[in-house]
Amino acid sequence: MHNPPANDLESIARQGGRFKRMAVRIPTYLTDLKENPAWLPMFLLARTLPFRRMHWLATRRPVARPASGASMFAGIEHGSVVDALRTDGIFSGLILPDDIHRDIAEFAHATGCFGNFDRKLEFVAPEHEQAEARFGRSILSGHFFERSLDCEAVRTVQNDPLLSDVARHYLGGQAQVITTRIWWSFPTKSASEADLSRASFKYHFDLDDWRMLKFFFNLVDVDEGTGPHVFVRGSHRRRAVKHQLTLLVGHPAEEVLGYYGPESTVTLTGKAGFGFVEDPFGFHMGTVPTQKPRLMMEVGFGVSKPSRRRFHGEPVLR
Ligand SMILES: O=C(O)CCC(=O)C(=O)O
Repeated sequence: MHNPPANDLESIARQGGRFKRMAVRIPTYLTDLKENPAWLPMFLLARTLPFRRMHWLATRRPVARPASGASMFAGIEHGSVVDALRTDGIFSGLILPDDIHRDIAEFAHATGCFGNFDRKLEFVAPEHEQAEARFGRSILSGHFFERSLDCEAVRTVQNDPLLSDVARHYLGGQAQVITTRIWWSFPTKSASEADLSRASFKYHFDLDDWRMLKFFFNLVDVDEGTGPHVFVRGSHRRRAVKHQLTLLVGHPAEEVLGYYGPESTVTLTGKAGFGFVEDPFGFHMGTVPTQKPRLMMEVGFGVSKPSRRRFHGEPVLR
């Protein structure tokens, strides 16, 4: 009998892993489809550049009026943010006021979070190590789900007029908030491939809507050992055909960097309060913290009716 060479076996095993990752998502996909049949064309076509362009031309609505009120991001104009987003897919240099990022961090230290997206694994972040021992497993992330919005400072950032102005000028007049979350990423001794992939520690692009925008804020000082976010500049508007004609959104670093070049990556280290906004159709990922936990906030915008399922498993609030 013919024995396949070792590298064939590796590639068969990798394919098996990919199919398994897709298979576990099927029930979620079916729920999305039942709730909103328009999800299916988005899911199949929004990964291809020609269909994305057609959707943009057919659906983009003009911005009726600017968002009202004063922004906490003094001196930042939506025009320069939108220009950078169009060219690079990312703008960095949003700084949260000290009282805001401190209030959120205080909340996140004192409030129970849920490990690895599992509501049965509840603990407070300073007790991460004890929680791993108690639950007998590695805990890579701690999400707050609907509790994020119990924090007034989180709601203040979510409602800042600069965020909606940027989103509407970049995505079109119909842009609206579709997700707001804060979460921890923890250094941990061992983690399964599935846990790493679910926690977004792999280059991927987001496909929850035809067009999206995500604002991220580091809520602790983030250096190379704190698992910084990484974005691939320009990858929101240029895409290998292979990465358009696949159902998978996650791809190996060699493939992604081979196409865009390693010099295209931006690593988002920065002090607590440092923020950036990106087009998440561009390739991006979180990296695994090796030294210190990272606390992060995200406000995401989209252009379609938000699905009842939240994108990180949390229940719907409206
Ligand atoms: O943890 C991170 O920095 C990555 C988050 C991410 O990939 C996402 O929100 O899509």
